[in-house]
Amino acid sequence: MTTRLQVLERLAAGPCSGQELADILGVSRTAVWKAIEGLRSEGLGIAAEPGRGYALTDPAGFGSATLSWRCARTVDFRETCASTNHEAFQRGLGAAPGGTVVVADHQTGGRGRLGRRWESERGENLTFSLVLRPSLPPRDAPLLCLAAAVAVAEVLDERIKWPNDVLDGQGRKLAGILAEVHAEVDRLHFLVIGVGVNVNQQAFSDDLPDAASVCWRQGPQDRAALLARLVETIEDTAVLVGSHTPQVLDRWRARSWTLGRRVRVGEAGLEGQAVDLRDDGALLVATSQGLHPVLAGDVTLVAGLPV
Ligand code: BT5
Repeated sequence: MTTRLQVLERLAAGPCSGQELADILGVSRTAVWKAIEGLRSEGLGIAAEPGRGYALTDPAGFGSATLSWRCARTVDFRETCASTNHEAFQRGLGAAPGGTVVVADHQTGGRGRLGRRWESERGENLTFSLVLRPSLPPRDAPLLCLAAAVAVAEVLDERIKWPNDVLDGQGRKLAGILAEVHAEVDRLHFLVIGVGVNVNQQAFSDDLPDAASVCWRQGPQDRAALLARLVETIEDTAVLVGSHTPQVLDRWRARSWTLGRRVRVGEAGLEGQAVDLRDDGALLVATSQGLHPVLAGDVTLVAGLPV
């Protein structure tokens, strides 16, 4: 654990003098001072009060110590990287344990599905990836993606467009999820769940007319606190897949924006009414020819037709 994180954990419990911190942590006063400056550079408010020592006055920072403290684990924080999914995948290949989290304050090559891009303004949003190592067969991977969407939608108190976009009440996209797997035919080695959430970004470019931010409805957010809730809820929901899959599907249905609507799905342009989720997470679309399970593809609302 870094000195910065140790100092933060101690200050979170109450004010402490520089000398006390140095004694408790077994480091020099200079090391304590450097840690305090480092914490301030993450945006944390730390006052130096005569007689009381250092006191945490504002916990809303964003950096490696802040995120590790909030998420109760060592978070791999990058000011800038190409894609947290790429970094987390590399960490997974390098045997990083399940629960490993990579967070970027800015991505230069944020990825969406099917080679699309994820755009996110520096310092305003959440772009992170979580490594999961469930003991499940690869066929359950889509259910893990649905579980992640359930978690994100519940934390944000919003809706899910199949399979895993999170939308606001007006159907605008607040968050996207990109899950990538490393597997053998019969065994998942690990899965990377990449999540991009528009948190405090005020406006979007003309290329993204259907984007929305959490802050528009819920006001400015403490990104580190939100990250901690998201990571915890994704893990708690993903662990239900397998033994309690029906529970995850019911929670997905309860948050669904898609079910009951007239939709067009996938490149084949299948059109019909989205009626339910199948046990494996496929979207069931009713057409005049019957029920069609859809396992992959994008869903668009068919405009002008009644749902
Ligand atoms: C997704 O793809 O929605 C998955 C996005 C996952 C991003 C995270 S960020 C952390 C991790 N590291 C990565 O490199 N990726 C993951 P898809 O369903 O294909 O949607 C992509 C489309 O959403 C784009 O083609 C745009 O139209 C739109 N889009 C891009 N950025 C957006 C944003 N900030 N808000 C809303 N829509 C956006």
